Amino acid sequence: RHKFWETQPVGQFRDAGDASLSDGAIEPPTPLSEVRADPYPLPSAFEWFTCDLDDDSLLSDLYSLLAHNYVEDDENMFRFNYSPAFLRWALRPPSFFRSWHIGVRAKESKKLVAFISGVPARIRARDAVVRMAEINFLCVHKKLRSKRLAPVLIREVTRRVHQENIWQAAYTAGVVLPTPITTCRYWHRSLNPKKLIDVGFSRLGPRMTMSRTVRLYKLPDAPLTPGFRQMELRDVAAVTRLLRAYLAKFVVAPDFDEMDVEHWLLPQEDVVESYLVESPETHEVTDFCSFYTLPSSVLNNANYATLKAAYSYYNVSTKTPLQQLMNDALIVAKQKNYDVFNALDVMENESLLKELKFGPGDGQLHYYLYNYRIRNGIKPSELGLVLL
Ligand code: MYA
Ligand code: JJ1
Repeated sequence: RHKFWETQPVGQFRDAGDASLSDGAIEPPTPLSEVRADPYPLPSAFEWFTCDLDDDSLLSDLYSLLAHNYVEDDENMFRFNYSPAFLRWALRPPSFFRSWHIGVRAKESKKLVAFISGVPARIRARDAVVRMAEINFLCVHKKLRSKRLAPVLIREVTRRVHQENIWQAAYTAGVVLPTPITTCRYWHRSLNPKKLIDVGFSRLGPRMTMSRTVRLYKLPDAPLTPGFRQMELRDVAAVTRLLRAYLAKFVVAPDFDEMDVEHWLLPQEDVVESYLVESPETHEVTDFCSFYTLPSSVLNNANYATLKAAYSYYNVSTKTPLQQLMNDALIVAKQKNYDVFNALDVMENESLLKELKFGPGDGQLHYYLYNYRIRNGIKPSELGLVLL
């Protein structure tokens, strides 16, 4: 059934329920001297090409490949449109490896036709903090699909990860592969319902008019929580403390240090937004919320070319109720002209989605670990990891 995935150290469907298997690495590391030294062969018209994302023109080539060939919804109405600034942020965290930004180009035209990437991360699974690669942006040009290029890309990124003495990975996909650790649902909160209906992202509910719908999703003009403000560089230590304490509650979660928090959570216009609550009395930072910006191209619509979407990222509540915090995030997203606010049912999100007028989407997101078994998997609410 899965000619490629059956050969890989991942949970196999046939192992489900086998009580003799324990949590942890599926296969042991091999000595670095035994890691294959040269790249896997490609069809002769193509060559490997490491993308230097400092180079604006290479970044722009990657942007275009993804903008035209990356993930679409099941009815091909929308396609993710990651911005160049976002890609640079996503692919260059602390201690990133240039060699994990892997392109395939046509030898003759030098056109970029496929890509896969990894970035290093420390991810905790139960009690163990494991060095992993987060694999993302796997993409094969539409004209080269179904030629078994994806397994070559995956083997090549695996080889380059192994060369750094890293033996595990985390990744998400919209498709079912052997074997998800958990399956999450996307939820959507309309901010600009008229546009969402016009582009076919959502529909007018039964017995609803446009003006009732607009009223239903109306939000206040400014955040309601006293002391709610944007995160700044001086907040990194406090946010790291909050986040580490919170993420400790989940079965699988990143192990963030201050450098990670500075990279992943310090606001960057149109890339990532973070807010916190600083107590007006004690000046203590008590709560935190964040979202990232990922527009989608609207395919085949005469009036609109893009949807501006915010995706819920990491949130921590110790004093302000999580629901109130997320409501303030919706308010600032609306003020910044986002059309929709998306969230997965991870962490404690499920409890507030309905109250805040999110509705379930038609998309799912499956989470996977490579060469790491978590017996019986986990629930979305036990997952503390959000990948971009
Ligand atoms: S998920 C986003 C993936 N990208 C897209 O969906 C963009 C649009 N689609 C495409 O560009 C192509 O359809 C892709 C497949 C490139 C997805 N993850 O070449 P093929 C398996 C893993 O003939 P194509 C993301 O970026 C498929 O089951 N495997 O197919 C995370 C089959 O294998 P098998 C996938 O359609 C990526 C084989 O590929 C995926 O031309 C994590 C067919 O190959 C998928 N999303 O190209 C990658 N889709 O026969 C794994 C299909 O066995 C990382 N396939 O069923 C693993 C960890 C590596 C590091 C380890 C370090 C230690
Ligand atoms: O965005 C998604 N679905 C939308 C649009 C559906 C268009 C027709 N297929 C959706 N809209 C309904 C919103 C409505 C608002 C009011 C309240 C009720 C709900 O459901 C979906 C997610 O739901 N997105 C996708 O399908 C994109 C792909 C998702 C898989 C991602 C793979 C990630 C790659 C890994 O890095």
